[in-house]
Amino acid sequence: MFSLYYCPGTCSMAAHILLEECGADYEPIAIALGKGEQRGEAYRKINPHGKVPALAVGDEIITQNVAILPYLCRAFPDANMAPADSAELARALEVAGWLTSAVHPAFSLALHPERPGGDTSLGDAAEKAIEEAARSTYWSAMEEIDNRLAGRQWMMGDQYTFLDGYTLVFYGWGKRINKPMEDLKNFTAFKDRMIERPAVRTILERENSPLLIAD
Ligand SMILES: N[C@@H](CCC(=O)N[C@@H](CS)C(=O)NCC(=O)O)C(=O)O
Repeated sequence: MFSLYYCPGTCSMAAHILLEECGADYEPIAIALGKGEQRGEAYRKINPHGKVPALAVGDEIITQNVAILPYLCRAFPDANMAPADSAELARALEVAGWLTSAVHPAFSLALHPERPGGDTSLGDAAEKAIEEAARSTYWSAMEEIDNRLAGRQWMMGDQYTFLDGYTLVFYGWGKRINKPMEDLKNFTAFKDRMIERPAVRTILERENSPLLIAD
């Protein structure tokens, strides 16, 4: 039995989707990021970094998508959610690492350009420049994903993997910052294929995802 600490619409959706795809027995526990629950004493005991996702496995807590996703793939080998070939697995992790270390921070800055200043205001001009740079970086990443998906069903080709649920998060975030995601034909077709998967739909419904609302 697992427990997943998650917040709808955030990057925890990747682990949420994968648990469902694997047929895992798990309890989803929603953390209200908007109300600051992640900074409260109770959640800090779960994840001192105050972030979702966090996966409880008995007494162990695993955080970070790049740790949780491969962990679940190994815990449920029959679900076939990771490439069997070592080089292909490395390629999938390479993309996951890029999403987590470059694309996610770009989204965060586009949404919150004031955050690098902490308690000190950077001023409107600096924040505007940060926002524009982050939005541009984010869009370039969306185009890169769109190019990768040309002629491919899934991010790793014919095999559906843990990377697909993670990639879907970024489609939703593109829409959230009002990027014209529909212009990215391959990425949009991928999003539509994802929505057809029963496990993905279950999670999108549970998370009340805007991805389920027709454009
Ligand atoms: N690299 C981490 C990022 C985790 C992360 O930043 N989660 C966000 C939601 S997408 C969060 O919990 N934010 C709460 C906060 O910063 O207060 C991962 O992929 O697991």
